[in-house]
Amino acid sequence: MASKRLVVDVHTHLYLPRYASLLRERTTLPKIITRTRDDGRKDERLVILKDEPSGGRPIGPSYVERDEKLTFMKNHGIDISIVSTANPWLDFLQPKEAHRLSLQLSDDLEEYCSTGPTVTGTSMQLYGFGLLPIVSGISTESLLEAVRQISASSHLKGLIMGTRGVGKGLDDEALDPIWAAISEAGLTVFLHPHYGISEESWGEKNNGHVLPLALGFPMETTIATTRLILSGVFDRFPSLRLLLAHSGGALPQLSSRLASCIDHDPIVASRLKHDARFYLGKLYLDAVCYGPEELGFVSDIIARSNRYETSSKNVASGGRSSGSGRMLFGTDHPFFPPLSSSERWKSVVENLDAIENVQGWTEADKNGVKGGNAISLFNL
Ligand code: 5CU
Repeated sequence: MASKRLVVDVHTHLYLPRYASLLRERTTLPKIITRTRDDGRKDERLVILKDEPSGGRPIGPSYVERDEKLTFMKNHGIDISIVSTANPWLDFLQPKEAHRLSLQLSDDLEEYCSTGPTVTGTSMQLYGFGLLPIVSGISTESLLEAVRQISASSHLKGLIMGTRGVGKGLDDEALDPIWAAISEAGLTVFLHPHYGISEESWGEKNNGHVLPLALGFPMETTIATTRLILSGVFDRFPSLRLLLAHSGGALPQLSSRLASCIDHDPIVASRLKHDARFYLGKLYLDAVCYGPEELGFVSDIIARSNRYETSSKNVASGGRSSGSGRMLFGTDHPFFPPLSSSERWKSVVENLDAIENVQGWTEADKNGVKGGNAISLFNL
């Protein structure tokens, strides 16, 4: 694909019909429930988090229907979407069912992406992140089979993963064969939160979902990624490609503090080949943070990792290059819909405007974040 001006959405979710059917059958979280409204009409609600406001989020066709995704893309000038199953993936299933469903859902997703647009007059394209059956008790062979299947699916460019691993988090050595297989296959891991952090932190006031979504989700990503760094995963698998949701949460802001804490801890310090800030430059981050100042800050932090581009720690050298090359536009569709009906979603417009208005970004930087970086990363 020649053009660098294409807009690519790397953070956009769906529930495939097979997955939505499963949620409809369930009586415990996660589930889809049907409510009868006062006027007698039925509406479906998605209940995936504890204490969902209003008993669940309205879940319409935008979560499931491909034409809805394409219409959304058309309304926002998006040329390519790399779609992924939304949380909580297969986390709640037993290993056997998770394994079976992961293979079926990756097949479903390949078909969803490969059967072409049906919105006339457009040339939009769909790619996907497949799913691993990454649940407690699953065998390594089942996980490797899922990686092989994703790798063999021409429209699947990586996989989406939560933070629990096979029960002990992502810094569990049991996952080493999986990181090896993913790296070897050239797939990208899209790391996405679901659990947040302990709800005791949120106090007793009713703040709806604001605290878990605005702070809990990004902190979960921050902690999971930091644990990966501390476990030496990026030293053992230097070609592992990790794309972090929500611009990496608080990790960019905390990276120098992290480096300092490591320096003062001989056990961890001796485990790692590089200063902690080096590893930030190995990451990819979505540009879903809603403000130009935040985007600019994150890209400066990523660019700074160049200074730690040496095997010896504490060496500050090397020039400045733009960290924007590791940032990729996302919408989070179908989450955060406008509160009143509107073709263009405020949440999406804010993220596009943020890219346009980062101080110091060139047109090339902006075009890269809007689409060029994704085209290179995913070889689209
Ligand atoms: O912000 C987000 O990414 C999300 C998500 O993916 N799932 C969800 O339940 N709420 C917000």
